Amino acid sequence: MIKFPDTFVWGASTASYQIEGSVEADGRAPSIWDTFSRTPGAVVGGHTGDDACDHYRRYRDDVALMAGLGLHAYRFSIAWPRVRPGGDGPTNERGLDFYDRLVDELCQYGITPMPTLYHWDLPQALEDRGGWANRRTAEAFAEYATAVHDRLGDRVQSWTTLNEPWCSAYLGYGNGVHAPGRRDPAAAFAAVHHLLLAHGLGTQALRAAGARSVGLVVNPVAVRPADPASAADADAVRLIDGLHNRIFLGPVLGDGYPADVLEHLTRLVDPTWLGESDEKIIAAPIDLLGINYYNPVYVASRPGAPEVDGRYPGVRDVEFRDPTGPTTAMGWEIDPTGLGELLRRLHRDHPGTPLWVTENGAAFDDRITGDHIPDDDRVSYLDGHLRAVHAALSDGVDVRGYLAWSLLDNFEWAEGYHKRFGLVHVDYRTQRRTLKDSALWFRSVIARNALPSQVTDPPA
Ligand code: IFM
Repeated sequence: MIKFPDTFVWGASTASYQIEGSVEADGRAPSIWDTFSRTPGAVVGGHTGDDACDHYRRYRDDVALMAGLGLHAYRFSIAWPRVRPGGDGPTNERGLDFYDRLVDELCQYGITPMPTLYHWDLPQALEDRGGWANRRTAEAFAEYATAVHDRLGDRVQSWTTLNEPWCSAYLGYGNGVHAPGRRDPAAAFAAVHHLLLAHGLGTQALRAAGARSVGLVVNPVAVRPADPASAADADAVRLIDGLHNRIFLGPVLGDGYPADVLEHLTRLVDPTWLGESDEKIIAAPIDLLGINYYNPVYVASRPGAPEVDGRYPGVRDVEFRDPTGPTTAMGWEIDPTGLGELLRRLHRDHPGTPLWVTENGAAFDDRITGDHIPDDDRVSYLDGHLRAVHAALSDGVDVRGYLAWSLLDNFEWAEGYHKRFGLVHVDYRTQRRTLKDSALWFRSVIARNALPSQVTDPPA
């Protein structure tokens, strides 16, 4: 048996727009994802989050499911457009009522609520005023954070501000595959900064309101050279690592923007958005850093290669290599060593910041056999990554918990409902939930607080 520490926290994650549905209920206003998903061609199959998993109405059953799995914690996100439909301005108490009920339900079962305040559903009203490219959005975020804390702070101890600001900035404003679908390098870098500022201002606001534990969730990627012996590939790694990882980690963890990253971006844009004391605000101390990990990437130097799309604005002469090993249904390479590598690196470079794996999981084309969903591929994915977490723990890395992505199959953004990440299968026609084998396996891991000696061990 591979035992985890007694205090280790087991849980699962979801996000508001991906599961809630009821997009017009109780005064919610449209978010950028409501608008974007209605744009022809933006989302596979023309899917929207209108119904999603109907969690807004079925949350009680879903919390009972979590309790059945033995989850200690549940990470969900709060929909800003439910709470502040105009982005700023008056609070919609009916929107907060939902999260109030959800938190009560979780507490009844002894499940720790771990809300994330922003998981990509920006109120459309704010986007209409420039969205994350506008500094005002960062200030509005802090005001919204205070409003949520005022209502839930008596029961919620652990908060995270943003989920994966890399995706919000670069996919939303750089290459436009996510809402709001803009393709503008200047807006993408402004968005990076304003998201970081929102994190800093939000952290200050939550602390001022009395929050005990505040952190941020990032999606660092393990960037590797196609040829480990090539100096040019090492430079490509440094560039991509800078634009993906260090541009967020540096400012948040007190080291400011890395010089090479600033040099790259000032070649493209004039960072007029960089206010004098911003880096100090962004570096507000945090109590936890959430890591969402799925796959590593391999890059090579290739002179003459065209500009990588707006995911990495201004990057030329660099090629992303196709995975050579097994992949998930997303086409993402399966390699748990990347998770271990990142956990060790963060622990080494930023000692003293407790780490959480706030998302990890895989989409596969699940087969349904009667009432049974034998998703061995997902079990093996989770098992491999948990072994990597355990090995990092054994090396002294301070990892406090593991939250699987995702509790339920859900709206996978630009991929619509085709990609299924859930431990629990959702039949979108009937909204029936069915535990996959991975859920049964995860339940037994939690119950034993240990991994079986072999992946194939049957669930307890
Ligand atoms: O579904 C997303 C989630 O919203 C953020 N992290 C990655 C997941 C899988 O793509």
